[in-house]
Amino acid sequence: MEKKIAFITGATSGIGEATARILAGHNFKVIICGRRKDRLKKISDELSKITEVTTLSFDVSNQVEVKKAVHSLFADWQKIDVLINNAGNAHGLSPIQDGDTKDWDAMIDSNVKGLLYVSKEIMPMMVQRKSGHIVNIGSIAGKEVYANGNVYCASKFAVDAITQGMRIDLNPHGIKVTGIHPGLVETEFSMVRFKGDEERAKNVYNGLRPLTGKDIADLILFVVTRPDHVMLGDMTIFPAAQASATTVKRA
Ligand code: NDP
Ligand code: 8X3
Repeated sequence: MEKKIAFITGATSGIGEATARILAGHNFKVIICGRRKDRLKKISDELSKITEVTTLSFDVSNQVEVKKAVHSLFADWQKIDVLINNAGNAHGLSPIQDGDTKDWDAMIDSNVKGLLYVSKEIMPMMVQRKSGHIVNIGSIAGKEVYANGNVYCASKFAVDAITQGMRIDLNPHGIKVTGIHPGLVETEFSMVRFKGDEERAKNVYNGLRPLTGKDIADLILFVVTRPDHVMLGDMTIFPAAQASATTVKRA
């Protein structure tokens, strides 16, 4: 069976890296993206032993870089079957009146505009081929607003709305669109949110067993390997100890 091509943003850590690993092991060629070139090289060196790998280093929030990167792909690699829009992060956790506008810009620019910029380059390729699948990584923060989450929540509500809009607009073109909305996943996410404060980052997962990047990657693998006539629309995924954005059973 011919291998499909998956384009994964934010593949240098966490959910994206786990997704690259699992898809590489299940008959996909992978295009792995991120800003950290050293990580891309290390992951590519490993995955090249089991599948074909291409790396692209760019900032999703820089439209010029995004365009250049996507169009640098050889023609064969531009036949992208699956786009996983995963790159993003939270920056800060504070009452909105105390928020840092640089954090707001970073979240809107990467989580919202970045997802749009990457999709803008890849959707026409899918439309032309009348096939493709876009998987957008939202968050429980895009379903429920919690205290101090304000702008991060707004960015993920936007991802949810964009996902629904894509599903409608791409429907005539035979393109599937799925939204996946995780709860607590232990990755580098909290270290980024708390700007390297290890203690604060660790506390987020105190007294519970959080999801791992691999748990989300398993779901992504399931979603992108359904038969042609099946599209999973929208899913939330929690650790067993979590019932909503703020309801978490801790030991
Ligand atoms: P990580 O911090 O481990 O991974 C984030 C990834 O995104 C990295 O590969 C990073 O790569 C990339 N990235 C971030 N900003 C940019 C940018 N401007 N340009 C290019 N790449 C970027 O966190 P997660 O794996 O947890 O996060 C992945 C996604 O999952 C995010 O969208 C996050 O919001 C979402 N999510 C996470 C949850 C969690 O609890 N962890 C729960 C719900 C959703 P690099 O730095 O190399 O560019
Ligand atoms: C990440 C999950 O609950 O920290 O999107 O917002 S949460």
